[in-house]
Amino acid sequence: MKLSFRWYGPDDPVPLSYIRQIPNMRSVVSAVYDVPPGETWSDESIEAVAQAARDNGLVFDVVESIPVHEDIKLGRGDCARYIENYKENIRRVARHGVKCVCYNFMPVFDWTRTQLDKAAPDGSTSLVMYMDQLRGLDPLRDGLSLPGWDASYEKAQMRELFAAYAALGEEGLWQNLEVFLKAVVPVAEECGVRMAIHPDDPPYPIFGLPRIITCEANLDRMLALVDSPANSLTLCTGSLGCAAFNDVTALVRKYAARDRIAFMHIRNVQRFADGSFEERAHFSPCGSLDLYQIVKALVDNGFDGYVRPDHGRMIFGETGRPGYGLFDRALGAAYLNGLFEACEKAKAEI
Ligand SMILES: [Mn+2]
Repeated sequence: MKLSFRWYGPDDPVPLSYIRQIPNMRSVVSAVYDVPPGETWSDESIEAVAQAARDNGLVFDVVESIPVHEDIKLGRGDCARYIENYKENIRRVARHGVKCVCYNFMPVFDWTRTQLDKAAPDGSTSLVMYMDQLRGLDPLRDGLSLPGWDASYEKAQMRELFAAYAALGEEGLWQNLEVFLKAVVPVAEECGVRMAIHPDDPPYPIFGLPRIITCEANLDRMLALVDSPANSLTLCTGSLGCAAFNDVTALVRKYAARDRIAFMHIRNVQRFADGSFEERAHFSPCGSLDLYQIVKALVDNGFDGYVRPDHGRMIFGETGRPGYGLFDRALGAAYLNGLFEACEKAKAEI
């Protein structure tokens, strides 16, 4: 496996000079943030990320994310132009050494939580989603914004987008995903890039917005749209694992065996009976997921893709971007190193 770490560029409070000190750290997971979603990335901006990585003994070979413009997801407006831009972005990042592009196909919002700084008894804080906080919320009502949501949408714009997605429905979203993949995957193949779709977070409809990258049947359907290793998954254990209907270990085993996992996001969540969940420390006993079994499923299948510790808690008094502090993600990386080492050595002894 290739250990990686997300970095939000020079404005990230976590510098690459610290990230490089995590044992076995190899790859920087980043993006270009100086143009709006849908536009092409300049060679200069891509090279600046690659150079920053090299300056710190790291490699910039995973992009998270090249955002998919809403017009592509809705199949309307400037869709054709945005797809051409997307293809061009794949070619450009590939020229600078990128091997894997993580993206998602979620309408409007990348992810949803009801609180970003829920305090645990030990004084750490983490992102949570509580159903009793979620119920009764209406994102179209004046004044409401949930943590993590794009505040740049005007109310009227949001209302229009919600109506468009309601009219589109799940099958319409599937059709637009197919159009997108059939256009971009051949380009990725030519460039030696693996496209890696991130599951919806959480993996069920929110506020009536359709969500399709949610469960085993839908992951099968997505991978069959273009049957190529360049059309693969970012298997995010926390996103899929916050729904009880997903057996994350079984999903990892199945898709690793088929070489359809390009990128692993590994973190733990604690699920509750009403569907609420809390992000927890990576260590298996801290949450509902068995990270040992997940890593073992990867090692058993010879997984050699990218792995990053996903969201961490805020610990040791650190402040910064919720979910993306240094300390708990570094603990997560060290724990993952231990699991991989143990599983690989056990496998070698058999
Ligand atoms: Mn993730």
